Amino acid sequence: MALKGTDAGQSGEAVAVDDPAKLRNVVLVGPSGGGKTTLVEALLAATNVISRAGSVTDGTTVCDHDPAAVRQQRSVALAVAPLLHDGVKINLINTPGYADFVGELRAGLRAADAALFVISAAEGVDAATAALWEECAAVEMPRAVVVARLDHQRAEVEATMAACRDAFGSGVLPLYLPVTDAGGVTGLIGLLSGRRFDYSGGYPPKIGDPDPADADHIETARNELIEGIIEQSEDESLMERYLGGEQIEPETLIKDLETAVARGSFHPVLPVCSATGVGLAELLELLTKGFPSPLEHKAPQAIKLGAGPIELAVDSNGPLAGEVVRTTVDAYVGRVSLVRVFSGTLRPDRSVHVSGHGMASRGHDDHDADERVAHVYSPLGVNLREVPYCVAGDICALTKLSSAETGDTISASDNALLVEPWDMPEPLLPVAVVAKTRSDEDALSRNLSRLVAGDPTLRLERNAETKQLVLWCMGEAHADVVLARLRAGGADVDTEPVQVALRETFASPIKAKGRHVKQSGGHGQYAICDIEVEPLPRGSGFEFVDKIVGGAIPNNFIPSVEKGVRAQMEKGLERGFPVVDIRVKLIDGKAHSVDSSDAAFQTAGALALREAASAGRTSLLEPLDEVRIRVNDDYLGNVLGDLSGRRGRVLGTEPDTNGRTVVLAEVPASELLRYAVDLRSITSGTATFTRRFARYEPVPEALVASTLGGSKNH
Ligand SMILES: Nc1nc2c(ncn2[C@@H]2O[C@H](COP(=O)(O)OP(=O)(O)OP(=O)(O)O)[C@@H](O)[C@H]2O)c(=O)[nH]1
Ligand SMILES: [Mg+2]
Repeated sequence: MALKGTDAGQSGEAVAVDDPAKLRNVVLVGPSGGGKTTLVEALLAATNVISRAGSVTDGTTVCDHDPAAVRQQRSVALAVAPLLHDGVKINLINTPGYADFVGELRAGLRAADAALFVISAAEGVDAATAALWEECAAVEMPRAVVVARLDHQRAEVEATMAACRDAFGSGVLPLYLPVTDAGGVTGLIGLLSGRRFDYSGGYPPKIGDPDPADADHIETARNELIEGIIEQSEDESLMERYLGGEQIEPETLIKDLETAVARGSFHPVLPVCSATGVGLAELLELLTKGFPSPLEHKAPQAIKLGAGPIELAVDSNGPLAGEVVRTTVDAYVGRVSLVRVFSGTLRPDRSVHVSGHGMASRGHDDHDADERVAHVYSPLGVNLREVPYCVAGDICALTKLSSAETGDTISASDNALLVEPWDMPEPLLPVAVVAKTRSDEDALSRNLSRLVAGDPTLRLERNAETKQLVLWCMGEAHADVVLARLRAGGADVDTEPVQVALRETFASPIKAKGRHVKQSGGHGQYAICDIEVEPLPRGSGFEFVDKIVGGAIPNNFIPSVEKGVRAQMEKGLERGFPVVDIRVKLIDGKAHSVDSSDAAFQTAGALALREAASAGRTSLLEPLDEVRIRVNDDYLGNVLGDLSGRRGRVLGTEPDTNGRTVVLAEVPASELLRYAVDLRSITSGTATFTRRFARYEPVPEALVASTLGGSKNH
């Protein structure tokens, strides 16, 4: 293997690897506050990428460099930090644990070949992390578990290791046991090697023999581990040998363990403490020896543009195919695209094809462009270090690709490919924003497209009816990041209450007259029409019926009346909401041989509708959404109770896999404005939902006043 070092820059040396077998892409996942960002720091410091570990509290870590991350004291975005250990380049992909940033987690999973679940020894596993585990299991993603924050005063290391087994299920077994003395966890005992790794003097550990007093405890855990490995082994004769009382040599077990980890069927648990260094050496060893290289990971589906599906192979000489997993805009460098290369090699001074398809529903139009890659960089958090190339399986950063958005494919200009974008979560929390001044408005429109290009979990809606600019976000913390980025881009914005687009209809039939007569002086205007307005079923829209007999209104002016009625329906009545679901019958009228005109009859038609509204009864309509909620059975009662408080109507429930239920309900849209936040809090983050517009329904009389209170049109 050749490791080509280049400009070391401030932070460690950047390396370009030419053999995919010498790469590991590991995504760190788990509950917020579990210790992922801090663990990345500790690993970078242990391998001398950085001279000392930064801290999340001080905002000095490699991964949490965004000002919003420092303010929120948690990661808000995916970050990549590579290190070298034992001749292997490990790309650590840090993700935020907080639910709002699940889009970053999805991108991280796409960029990685294996996942490291980081669980705090003081907090344990939450339901969202257990669900993520299941999801990784479904695609056989190799996984291991780190029990972190061992020095926490409430840390319960062995209990948390056991809790991980309970939560994650079979194949999850400790590989190391903690050694505890009065001062806390000072080292580990390797169950396979039988050695003790003593960290009382810090990292790296001193290796010795375990305390004989621990022998029984170690023996029990070791037997359990060996049985676990043998169960997962491809070599079936091992089980017979083991049951026959034979001692299986550690080398065989380690080899089998590595295969089982890489296959995604065995999941080692190990305690690691970023603060004291305990376990760092063992974790590095697991990442290099136990975790799979990109060669063992199936590349995503791809097509050759204009042709058909192609199989991507992890081959640095194959056709170039990479995917943008994150996009940022740096004040100095401009657009930065983080790219996971699946096939081929990215080199500087080449033209590449950038294509983005399949995201049109989110406001990302399909696009294709040839652009030039000037330099290829290895990212270390926000730092970019130039490298001569980036081979299949590796991750790099490219700058100034002006059309590249997150999810886009980078391929060769003469061989344009498209890698199917991964599943991206739907943002469900609407936030309405207004620019403070005219110049903020300009900055806002400049910034929005940039922001949306980088963040597939942000959706932009310019609502034609409410005239609001709505940013659909994943939650409040995400909205905070989005607003901060807008403000950093020079657009000072305020938020305002989100309005739902109301409509109006007639509650009962009513007759009315529209009289537009002006005959004093000059050219007169004369148009009279009698109409009858009737309510129609929801969703019918508008019907116009001509019932004129005997030419009371000349034929050529009948469409004028209809036009006038339609215009008034669009404009709305007194409350200003569009009118829908009515039939208007034109039953009589009068015309004048000189003074009648198209314009006069339009005015009379509009007037007739207004008259009908003031003489009759109208009702306010609100949008009703069909909502599909997937929830853990433990929280089903909470969800149903909450829905009734939102005027929701449950249409049905059906059992889903793994102790979950799907609830189908209809809920007024005005009651769903904060549902993304509320559902999370009443279900401890275990539920997900989707919504789609179903139809309009009358607002209950008792609620008309409060509904109108929140509406600007009134
Ligand atoms: N004493 C001690 N504190 C730790 C350790 N690991 C993490 N912390 C602290 O725990 C808090 C959360 O740690 P983070 O590394 O930010 O956790 P995270 O998993 O990255 O959290 P998210 O980014 O929100 O997903 C921070 O204040 C850390 O300083 C540890 O090993 N020892
Ligand atoms: Mg973090």
